[in-house]
Amino acid sequence: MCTSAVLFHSRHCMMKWLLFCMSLLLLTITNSPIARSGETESPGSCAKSQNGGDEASSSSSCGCSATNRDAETSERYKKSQDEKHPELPSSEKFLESPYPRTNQMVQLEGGVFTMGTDKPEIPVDGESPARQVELDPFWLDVYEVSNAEFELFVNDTGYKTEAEAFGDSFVLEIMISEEIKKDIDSAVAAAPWWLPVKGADWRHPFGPDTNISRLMDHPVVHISWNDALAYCKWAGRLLPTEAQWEYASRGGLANRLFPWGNKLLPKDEHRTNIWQGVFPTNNTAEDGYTATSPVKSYPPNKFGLYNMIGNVWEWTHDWWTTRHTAERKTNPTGPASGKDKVKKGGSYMCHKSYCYRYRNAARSQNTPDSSASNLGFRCSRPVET
Ligand SMILES: [Ca+2]
Ligand SMILES: [Ca+2]
Repeated sequence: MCTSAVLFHSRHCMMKWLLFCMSLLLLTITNSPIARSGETESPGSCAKSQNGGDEASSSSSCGCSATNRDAETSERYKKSQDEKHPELPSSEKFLESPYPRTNQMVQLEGGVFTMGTDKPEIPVDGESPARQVELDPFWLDVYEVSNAEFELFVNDTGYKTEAEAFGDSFVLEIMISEEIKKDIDSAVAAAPWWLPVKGADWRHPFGPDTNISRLMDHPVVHISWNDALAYCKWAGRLLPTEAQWEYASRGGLANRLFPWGNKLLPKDEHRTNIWQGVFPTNNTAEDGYTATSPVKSYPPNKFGLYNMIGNVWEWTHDWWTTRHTAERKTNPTGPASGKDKVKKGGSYMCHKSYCYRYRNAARSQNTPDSSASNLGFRCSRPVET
């Protein structure tokens, strides 16, 4: 279900489905905080009953990958991609930017660490086995790339994101205004809380009637893998490999669930932006945020890195595979080719009952041209020798 992106192409069929779902949602949604310009949500399914509470779940039906673009649309787009995406300059311009920055990089020492786990919470995602991985030193962005930073890139290059080129992107249903919602005639069958919204893009995260004026220090969203790579190239950087990302997230702690340890709420304090309440109908935002939070929110891990887990999913370099061996590897970069790219860390939409993927070993995937309102990135850089 996680990889399905079947759409209702019949407006009548879809409307019946949505009406049914909406009727269930409306029973409980009235107490949900919905911030039009700044904060909300989680993926909820009216098509699937939840086990609720904080009980561990092996569910893989989170819709994490339901935001893939359909193959036909992708193919049509790719034929005109060269025209829309001219060669971008690769430079150090970003590092010399006179503009205020929210980001900086930290050099990580690398060495040998244990990647993955022998106790997978979601085995079908390929979280196991635990294996020894050796990494060279590398630099990594301290924060997720913010709207302010992405705006510098766009202003400098005129870059148009794939969400803008396609003309739509996926937004959580309860974040969309009624005015916009009434014109939407398709939904993702496996994850009906995701709706493709015309005019949703990084400048309009919850639809064309929203903006980022109060979100400049929040992570940029609706960024495809291709967009993320374009930004990193412009900044003289790369996307981190999955191994680099997981090493960084673990922060030097071996065999822990989260970047800070095994307890989700140490000293009863929130350490990450995920979903509290009943997913997807009631977001109590006990962590302070219903949608994205500023990239500097919450304490960093021991490597000084913020929001590796939660807030927004982060693209990595690697193609997706669920087949791993226990063999020790050095600087792994994933399969040579594939259909999907790996994303890590989970997002503000993750709840344990539904998408327990806000863990170091957790992983999910999307096609490289996919985008959504909970998907962003950060960049890496090799250490010059
Ligand atoms: Ca939250
Ligand atoms: Ca994150």
